[in-house]
Amino acid sequence: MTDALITGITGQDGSYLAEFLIEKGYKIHGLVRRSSIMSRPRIEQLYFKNYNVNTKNIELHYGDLGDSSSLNRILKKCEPDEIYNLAAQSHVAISFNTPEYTGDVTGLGVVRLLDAVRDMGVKSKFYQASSSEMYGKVKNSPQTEDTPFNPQSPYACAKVFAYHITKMYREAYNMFACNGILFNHESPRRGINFVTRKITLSLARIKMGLQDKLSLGNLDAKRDWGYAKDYIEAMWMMLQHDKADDYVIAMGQNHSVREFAEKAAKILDFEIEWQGEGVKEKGVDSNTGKVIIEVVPKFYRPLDVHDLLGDPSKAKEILKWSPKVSFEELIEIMVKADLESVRREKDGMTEIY
Ligand code: NAP
Ligand code: F7E
Repeated sequence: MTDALITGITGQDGSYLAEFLIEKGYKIHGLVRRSSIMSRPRIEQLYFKNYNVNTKNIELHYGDLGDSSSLNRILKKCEPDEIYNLAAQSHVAISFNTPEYTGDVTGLGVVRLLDAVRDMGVKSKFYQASSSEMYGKVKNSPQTEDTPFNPQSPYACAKVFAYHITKMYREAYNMFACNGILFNHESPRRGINFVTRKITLSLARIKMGLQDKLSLGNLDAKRDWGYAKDYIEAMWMMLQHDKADDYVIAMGQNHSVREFAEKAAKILDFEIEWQGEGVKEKGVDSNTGKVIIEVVPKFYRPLDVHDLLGDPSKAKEILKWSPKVSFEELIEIMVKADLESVRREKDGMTEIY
């Protein structure tokens, strides 16, 4: 049986990856951190379905990327064949409020883990969750594995450090360590303060009469958005290849926040008509004349990344990876899931992911 350690198992990607690997017959070790609320909604169903005191094909271990001793102890106990390092303070806007913490967890946390692997002499394959945010103010477009990084946030700076230290450990210590440079990927499990999920959940709530307006920041930012389930498969493919390398994972097309909001609204029978400019811009539902989208300056960032577009040719050619879900299908999946969860909320039922 192959043992895999997933840091960030309670997050969007970690929960999908754990499901995917269990289906493949892996034993899963998840690193979790202590919280005052014992709630892990994204993995609860998977955990209770698979946890068994005898087989233990899923086990959770308390630890933290800020705590080397916990990482050493977990590695010693699990001796994983594969490590997927998905844990991070992953919110770009919040990284401006917590730059030092973000640097510590998202950046230094990676070297803590890599060094623990080296010290233990464990022959684990290592996946690092690198990010398209590293390209920042882009030097050329579309972005490939050779495009220079130009980070624009504490989060992106931390990820650039993590990228380089992963590559350096590969070259210096002959470790099987890969960087997946993933462009934005979303799902019904996306955190509700990332723009796509904020849009789909808020519009579903407006539709059901539970919310008045959706407040957004930069409507013109463009992202290359794909479906999280397609992207976690690429992580696994990287570790199955005979050579460790770095790969861009993207759809190869980008869209603005404005376009995402328009398409999500249409699925709910809203027709958005934009009026005004800048902070005065509003999205009016032309069927009712009601303002349902407003621009609120507090959602602007001190620096934003305006235009990301990935070129996944290398992953397609070498790993034979390709995405299955289109941009339009992704929006539909997210809107429908949120409409369902809002209906449950209205009926007084607890939301289940
Ligand atoms: P996410 O939903 O925010 O999940 C982050 C995970 O990291 C959670 O499980 C969180 O645990 C855990 N974590 C945070 N701080 C930690 C710490 N100090 N020690 C241990 N665990 C900690 O992120 P995601 O969207 O799944 O993304 C997964 C990874 O890919 C992240 O590294 C992210 O930066 C990167 N990435 C994401 C995208 C994207 O579009 N989603 C694109 C490129 C790269 P709690 O549940 O306890 O908070
Ligand atoms: O913002 C704009 C915002 O927070 C996308 C993380 O997973 O992907 C994610 O980072 C764009 C930005 O994602 C709001 O200014 C407008 O231009 O959904 P987001 P992100 O910053 O691209 C990368 C690849 C990662 O690695 C990260 O971990 O949308 N935007 N209005 C808004 N964004 C948010 N959050 N909220 C708004 O109200």
